[in-house]
Amino acid sequence: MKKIAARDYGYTELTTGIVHIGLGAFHRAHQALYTHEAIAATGEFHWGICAASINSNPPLVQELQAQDNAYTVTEMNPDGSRTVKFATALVRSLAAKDDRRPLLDIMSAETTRIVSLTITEKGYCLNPATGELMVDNALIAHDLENTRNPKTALGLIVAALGKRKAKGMLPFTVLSCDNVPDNGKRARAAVIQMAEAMDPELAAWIREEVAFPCTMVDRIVPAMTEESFADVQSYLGVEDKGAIVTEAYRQWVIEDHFTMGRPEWDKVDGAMFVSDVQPYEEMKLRMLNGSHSILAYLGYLAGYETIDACMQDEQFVKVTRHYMNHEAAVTLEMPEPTDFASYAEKLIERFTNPGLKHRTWQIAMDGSQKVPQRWLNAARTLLAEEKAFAAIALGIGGWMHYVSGTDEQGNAIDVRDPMAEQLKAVAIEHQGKPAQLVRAFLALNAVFDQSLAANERFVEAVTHAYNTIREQGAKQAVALLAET
Ligand code: CS2
Repeated sequence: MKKIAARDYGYTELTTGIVHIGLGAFHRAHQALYTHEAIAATGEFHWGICAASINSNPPLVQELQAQDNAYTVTEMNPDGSRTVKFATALVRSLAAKDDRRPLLDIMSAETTRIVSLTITEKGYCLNPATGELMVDNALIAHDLENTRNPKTALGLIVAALGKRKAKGMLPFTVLSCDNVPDNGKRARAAVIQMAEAMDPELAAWIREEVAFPCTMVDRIVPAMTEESFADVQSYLGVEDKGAIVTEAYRQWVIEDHFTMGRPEWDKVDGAMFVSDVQPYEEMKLRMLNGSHSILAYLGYLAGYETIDACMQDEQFVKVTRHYMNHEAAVTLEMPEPTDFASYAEKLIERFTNPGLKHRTWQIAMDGSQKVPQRWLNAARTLLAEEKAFAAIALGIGGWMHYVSGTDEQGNAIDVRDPMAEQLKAVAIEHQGKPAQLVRAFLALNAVFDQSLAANERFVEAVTHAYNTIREQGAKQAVALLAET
């Protein structure tokens, strides 16, 4: 079968201006496609991307290399039609798990102006509740000892910036594209804390000279499956090992603060530069991701494999809509009048897209890192204003059942979470004693802060939700909430 290749439709003059860490599906469907389209619109061929995997050496890297790093993005439109795009902004892909030198070299090159990141919530190695660098994390401890051969993205950035400073070069901009609030500020805090532990002078230089713009990223990009690859191949007529299937919708809000320039991403639909990203980020995290997590835990426990399957259940739709309008939107402060109800309806439409097959299990991953930013800030506001937060409580109750590791049929759940073992241990220790179990989960400071754990209204609501799921099952618990 014919392979896809960049030379068929690519840019031969493209050079690397961006080094990206985290060569996942999201990057390829979002930033790399935006960059491809911005280059097409402007002819600025110096914004090609070198993208690296640092935690594993996935076969994907070799597969992409074999097709000149070009790949297709299929956008599933709400009307069931699809649009296929070729993305050729990747100049190079690197499997850097075992050998970081080529990656460090390119990060330190004069031509590199931006280092961007999709390393997920846990990649920042910050305590989710306090925001402090987790110095006892094994990878961080390794990097503090091995400053020239770091394993984490943070260590790599500090090492590359150190080289640039030593050579009198300008620092690149660090552009976080992760779905965390204040992602630029978090990246900055993590990098500076790391640098401080290694070289305080370098830390001071980073504080003064390096830009860490915040961004809000949005696009639903389900992990590819054998089925989706086969599907793509059937309509492309060629094999594409780097293929992505995503929704048509996308948004990217970027704080316009770059030390060495940036592509004109705003020439492309859905991207804009602003001076303050925070309100957009909060809106997206609480409305979209907050709903996603409720659907992921309750949906998984109710036996729904995908988000669109959850949306076939009217009660799930009602609870999602209720959550968005009454527990998320009411806690948001936007710089301009915002029609939250339309945003919520648009999200329901996006979740319902039958072409996406976004697995509840995929979204349920890493809950200990996601729960604080998706639900708990809103819960704090609602508690302070003495408003109800039954959907958030149900989400938390669902999460507690999920991470306990057994589904409603008694089957084991494959819980993926950096705290998985600790969470399971809590569940085992308090098995059969729901009130104690809920308190023990709430005592996990890395997820829930002291003030929430000590708030009796909060504890009571979560315990009630946990018990309802325990006694009636997740599907019924959702139906009961939908009725109120
Ligand atoms: C999802 C997100 O997996 C998850 O946690 O909630 O990846 C979500 O699809 C994106 O943030 C949408 O922009």
